Parts: sequence; structure tokens; C-alpha cells
Amino acid sequence: MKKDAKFATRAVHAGESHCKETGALRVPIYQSSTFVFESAEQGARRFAGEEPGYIYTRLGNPTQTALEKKMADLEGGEAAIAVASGMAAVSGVVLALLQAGDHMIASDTLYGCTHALFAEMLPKWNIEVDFIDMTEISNIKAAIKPNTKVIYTETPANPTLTLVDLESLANIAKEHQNITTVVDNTFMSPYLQNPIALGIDVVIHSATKYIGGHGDTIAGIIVGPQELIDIIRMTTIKDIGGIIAPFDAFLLLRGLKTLTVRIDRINENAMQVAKFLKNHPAVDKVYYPGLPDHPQHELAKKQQRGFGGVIAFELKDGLDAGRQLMNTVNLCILAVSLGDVDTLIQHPASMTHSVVPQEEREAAGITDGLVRLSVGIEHVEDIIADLQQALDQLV
Ligand code: LCS
Repeated sequence: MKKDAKFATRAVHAGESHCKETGALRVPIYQSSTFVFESAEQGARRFAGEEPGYIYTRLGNPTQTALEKKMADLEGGEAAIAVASGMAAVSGVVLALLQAGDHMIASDTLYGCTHALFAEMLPKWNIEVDFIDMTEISNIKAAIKPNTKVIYTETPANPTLTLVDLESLANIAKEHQNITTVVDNTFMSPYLQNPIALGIDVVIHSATKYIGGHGDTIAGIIVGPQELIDIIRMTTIKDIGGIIAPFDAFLLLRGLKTLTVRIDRINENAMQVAKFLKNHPAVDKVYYPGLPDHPQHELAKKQQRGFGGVIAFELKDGLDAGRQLMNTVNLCILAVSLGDVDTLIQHPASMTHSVVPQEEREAAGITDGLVRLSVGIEHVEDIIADLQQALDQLV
């Protein structure tokens, strides 16, 4: 593959080489917990870091390595580490970067369990977290303290699709030597947004979503500077143990090969579904950054290469109407998660974000009436027809 190959080509080929011994086209699933040393001396050298090579799958595995190389390439980072879940990625990063007495600034709109980790677990280790509205970039500057070590955000955010201006965020952080910026890029995938190119230090993904793409695995990825990835590998991942299994690494390698075609279709479908929802009399508001009247539409066009597949909307009759909608769709599947080939629908306030206290949920725009849709790759006319029959029952 040429160095300047386009994204779709890199998604297929980066990080992989054919097996020299067998000629196998695909990277094998190295389903082995441990690796044999040729001699006691070689084992000692590997443990001492004096010789490259595998030791034990908790410390690295060839299927995992191929995935990590591909993801580092696609996100434009120096290195990557693949882990057991999106939450293992979030916790792996913050536990490596923060210690007792440190301060972190986080978005007020985050995936529910990320919010719970930051609000409930980190304070147990005397790490202070301030949740702020980062759509207003001046709020970030105002929240920085002498002990601020990390600024953490999601853009677009789960589930309200609010955006944060990543270039401005990176510029503010760069004025302070000790601050690392971390962005959860799950909603965009590396195909639609590359935070590192905008000056961000570390990118994480719930690879469960668009990277896997088929609703059949839970996994996470961290991409960032080599030095930090090495620290995460040899501390939070090695010693706490949230590693990815070789089979899951294989599924993600497979998922990434079709990332661009899946997302091209998802982008087209989601735009049409958002327009349909906007015009339906049962719908009050639609939150989709691709719609020209979305307040952050221009920012989305500036920092993203597409608008993604997640749409949030409010029904005129609030929560009861939302419940009825979720119970009357047929093709759309009532399930949490997102980024799959199937269209999924769910209710953030009682499901994905139920762990966030109601007051904080509402302040972040996660009202009880908000419904979240993750548009899949089915034929768009079938998705719209299903939503139409369910929404028509509400008018
Ligand atoms: N970051 C974001 C933005 C997410 O949406 C999720 C999961 C995670 C991190 C955690 O990833 P996991 O450990 O599940 O791989 N989001 C979910 C959601 O919206 N519905 O179900 C899970």
C-alpha cells in the first residue's frame, strides 16, 4: 500500500500483512494465551524489553497488533491499544493520566457510564472532575485550574449530538504544558473525524459501535502518542487486565474493512430519516448536525466529513409518546448501542443515561421525552415506512 493511499484503501489494507508461512489472506486469530521462548535467556530479554516479541496475550497478541496498527493509521496517531470495551478505553486513559490531587474537566454531556466513572469512581481516588458545557468554548478556559491534567469530551455527544470545536479546544489546552486532551470519537469513527489532526492528543472509541459495525462484539480502542500508549499498555491494561480477546480483535479488523461503505450508506439514510422526522406532525424537535438549521451545522461541516447515523428527537407528547413509538416500531429494533448495520431505537433517560442523576441529565438536554435512533444500512424507504406507521399512530 502506498503511503498516501486514501482512507478507504487504508481501511482495507493498513496494519495487515499476509501470513508468510501459509499465504493466508486474512490475519489469523492467534487463539493462544502464551508464547514459547527459544531459551531462558530469550524469555528474560523479552521481559526486560531488550528484544521484541510476544510473551503472554495480556501483554499483546499478533491479531491485536494488526488491529492496533490499522487503527493508529486510520486515526493518524503514533500508536494504538485495543482493549476489552469502550469503558476499558475510557478508564484506561484516565487512570494512566490522573493521580490523587489532579483535576479533570469533562463535558456535561457524555455517555452515561463515562459520566458515572468520572462522577462516582474518580472522586474515590481524590481526583476532582468538573462537568461543563463545552459548546461554549470560553467555559473551558474559565474551568482550568493549576492542577488540571485532562480535558475530556465527546463530539458529537451521546445522546444529544451537541458538538465541541476541537481545534479551539486543542489550542486552549496547548497554552498549558501539563494538560492532555482526550476525545471520544465513537459517534464519528475515524472515517468522519480525526481529532488528532485537529490538535487533540488522545482519541478513544467504543469499537463496539461503527468499528465493529455488526452488533456482535464489545471492544474499545485508544490512539495517541507512542509514549502514552506504552504507559497505558504496561500499567492500566497490563495490571488491571481489560484486554481484548484475539477473536474480538479479528472481528474489528473485519469490521474496519467495510467501514467506509457502511458509513456512506448510513450517512445517506440518516439525512433522509432526519428530514422525514422533522416534517412529521408528531415530532417536536430533531437533533441532527446534518440539518442546516442545527445550531452547530457549520462546525459539523468544518470538523467532520459527514454527519453520522445517530439522530435524537423529541415527540410532541413527550415520554408517553416515546414509549408508544418504541413499542410500535417493527423494523427498527428496540435496543441500546449504536453504529450497527441494523437501525436501533432507545430511550436515553431510562436506558443509556439512567445512571446520570435527573437534574444533571436535564441540564445537559437529555429530557425524559428524548428518543435516540441509530440509523442502519437497510433500505431507507423501509426505515422511513416503519417510523411513519408508528408515528402516525401518535397524531
Ligand atoms: N463512549 C461512547 C460515546 C459510547 O456511546 C459508549 C457506549 C461507550 C463509550 C462505552 O463503550 P462500551 O464499553 O459499551 O463498548 N454506548 C452505548 C450506548 O449508547 N448504548 O449502549 C452502549
